[in-house]
Amino acid sequence: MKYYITTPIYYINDIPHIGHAYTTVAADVLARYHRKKGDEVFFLTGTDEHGAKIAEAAAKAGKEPQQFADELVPKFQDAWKNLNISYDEFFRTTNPEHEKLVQQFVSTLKEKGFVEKRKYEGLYCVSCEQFYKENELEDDKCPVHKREVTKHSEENYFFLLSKFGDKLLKKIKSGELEIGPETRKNEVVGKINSELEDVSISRAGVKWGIPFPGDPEQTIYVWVDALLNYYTASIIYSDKTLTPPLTPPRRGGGPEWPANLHLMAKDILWFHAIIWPAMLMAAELPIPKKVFAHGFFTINGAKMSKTLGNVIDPNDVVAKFGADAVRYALLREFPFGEDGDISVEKIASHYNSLANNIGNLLQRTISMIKRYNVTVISTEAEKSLIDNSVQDLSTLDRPRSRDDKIVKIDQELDQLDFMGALKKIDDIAIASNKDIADKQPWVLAKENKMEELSKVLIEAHSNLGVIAELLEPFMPETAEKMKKQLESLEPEPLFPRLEE
Ligand code: ME8
Repeated sequence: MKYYITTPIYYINDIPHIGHAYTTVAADVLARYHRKKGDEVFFLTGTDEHGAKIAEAAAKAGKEPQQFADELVPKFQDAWKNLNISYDEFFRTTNPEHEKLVQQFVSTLKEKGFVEKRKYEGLYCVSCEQFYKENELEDDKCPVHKREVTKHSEENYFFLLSKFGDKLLKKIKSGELEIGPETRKNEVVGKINSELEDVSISRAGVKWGIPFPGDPEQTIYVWVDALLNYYTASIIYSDKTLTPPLTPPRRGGGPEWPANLHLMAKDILWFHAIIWPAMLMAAELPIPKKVFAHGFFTINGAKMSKTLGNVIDPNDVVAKFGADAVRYALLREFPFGEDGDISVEKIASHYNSLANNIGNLLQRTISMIKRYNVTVISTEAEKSLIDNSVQDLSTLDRPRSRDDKIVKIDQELDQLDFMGALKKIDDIAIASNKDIADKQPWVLAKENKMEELSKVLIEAHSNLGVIAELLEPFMPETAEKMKKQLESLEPEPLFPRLEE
């Protein structure tokens, strides 16, 4: 099966923060999980580089927007490298091929009669790149950024979004367009029922953007340009359309439209669940299969902001705790889909639980296997034993039945319940540590009950093999280290004690 998954393309007005890392890590876990299942995965991330917000940030830095973006791109790529993100392509909206395709798409919308020029007056927030109505403001300011909005009056091109309400509802109801989680889906449906207005898709005052086809005075609204990345990538990165040797071979022949899953936070669900599918329907293109919005997190209870000085740089926490512990902490702390809170202290505490649970189990199991000279079957052989023969397992007199033992997290991962999946994995280690504590192999050794002792340790060894297997999409380096140690029986701390 082809599996095409995307993160948002992040605004390139600053360096990446832990919020961007959150979505990107979640997408990476799914990409790795699907690759492991044998799917032909294409995982896309990238940067959103046009629009007033980027132009403003570039001007502040005294740079041209293109140069400004060029300098920031490596910051994102490095952060993702440090976090072990296995994306297949890094998309930039300043890619000339994308720019051409976006213009073609807008022309198609015009040809099909879904674009109209109108005079528009509204209150604009540059940070959101969005117009607001008077009654949507809080203290006359943008409700999201609490910054002054500016009155804009200009002639714009409008996309006739209002024509798509019923069609969207049908697709959502039939499940052709899946929106998750359920509560957010209901919000979206409510919004479609109450207020689907046409949206402006051009800007007269924004120079840093893709020229609007047929009107050199206007540029294409940055959100139209940005959303289209998901689709244009399927043309740009598909081996079918570009001729080698110009195109490096893509995994699975490149992404195939429509995407299986767009991941993002709730702040931009509206664009992904309404405007984007409507634009695609207008152009008679397939719509994405699923759009999922996770929650927003605060840092130590406060909104993450530069002014508050509480922004967490993913590179800092990776340097402290390693990529895997950060990946684990982000997805283990609160349920995906809900709002939550994160902090460096919370990441540290997850690191310590990993050390005390899985780390400890590995260390003590391997040390005792060596000390008491227990013969363990190699993990590979053991796996086939678990998979193939109930009989063989029962002769080992394992404390739990075969069915208990094969813990599956497919359902959790298919439902994007990362926390539930990780809990299940943790529970295997908790039970296995308890089993060792209960049976006390060191006492069995003293009593010379070598067969019983072997059973306990073989069981723990086998559990660790299962844990490593299940952890792989979440903590690829740790899983690898575990497998190596289980083979070589050379123990080395997975999560060494932290220096204060
Ligand atoms: O919106 N908690 O880019 P952006 C959780 N360029 N997730 C967070 C977060 C937080 N506190 N802060 C940010 C844009 N995120 C557009 C997208 S896509 C066609 C264009 C994550 O840089 C989350 O994924 O503002 C959110 O949706 C995204 O960053 C917004 O990134």
